[in-house]
Amino acid sequence: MKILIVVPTYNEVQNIDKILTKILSISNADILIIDDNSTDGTKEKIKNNPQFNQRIHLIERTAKLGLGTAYVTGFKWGLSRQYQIFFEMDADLSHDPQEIPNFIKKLEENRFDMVVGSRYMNGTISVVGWDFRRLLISKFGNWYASTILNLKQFSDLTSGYRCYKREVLEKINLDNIKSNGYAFQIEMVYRTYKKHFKISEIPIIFYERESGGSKMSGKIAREAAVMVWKLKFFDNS
Ligand SMILES: Nc1nc2c(ncn2[C@@H]2O[C@H](COP(=O)(O)OP(=O)(O)OP(=O)(O)O)[C@@H](O)[C@H]2O)c(=O)[nH]1
Ligand SMILES: [Mg+2]
Repeated sequence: MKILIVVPTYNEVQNIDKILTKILSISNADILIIDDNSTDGTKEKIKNNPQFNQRIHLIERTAKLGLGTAYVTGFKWGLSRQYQIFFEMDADLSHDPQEIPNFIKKLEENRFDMVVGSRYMNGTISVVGWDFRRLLISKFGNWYASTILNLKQFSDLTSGYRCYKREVLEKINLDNIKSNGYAFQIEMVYRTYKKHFKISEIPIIFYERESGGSKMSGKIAREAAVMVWKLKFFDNS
């Protein structure tokens, strides 16, 4: 069974070697990095990895075009090859590659089609390194989106650590994805659910990045706030 881990990068030179080494050692998955013209040497590190063009692949885009289009580009690349399972993972070590086998177990055990790594399962908060403000924004975002879209059964719609079976990405019209920042994560759960696929969550611990800068912005949060209404009222796909 071929697994593809899609990792978007924008200036992650301090993290990229570590995350690649961890993924390669814990699983037999291939890795596809979508780099948006990092200027800090991220691309060079990737190309210097002994597994470059073996288990590690790289798509270089010419500018910072956003997370959503990065993942769509990555998914299409994998769909045109024989991959069966697709992961989303951040490059900043917030998502522990050790969890990869747990996602796959969950997919296979109960024939789920999508598994989301949740920081908030059963009323708990499994986040290391956030201040109260950051936590509030995330919790509020989840409450807001799950209320408007009627997805209350899920505890973490914005988590970026998740996996899909190939069939999900084949069925969703990837060219119709509207959002680019955090909203992308919400939109993907919503579309998967709308297509009647089975979605489950597993608990993960989220570790705030120790190196490099955050790309989170007010613009991305505002996009998400508007996007959920667009999905609710204007989405017929
Ligand atoms: N290719 C690409 N990657 C991006 C873009 N924006 C963010 N990323 C990557 O997406 C992942 C998540 O971005 P982060 O900046 O960590 O966002 P975040 O996790 O919400 O914010 P922090 O909590 O501060 O880490 C990281 O691997 C980034 O390098 C983008 O526009 N293009
Ligand atoms: Mg991060």
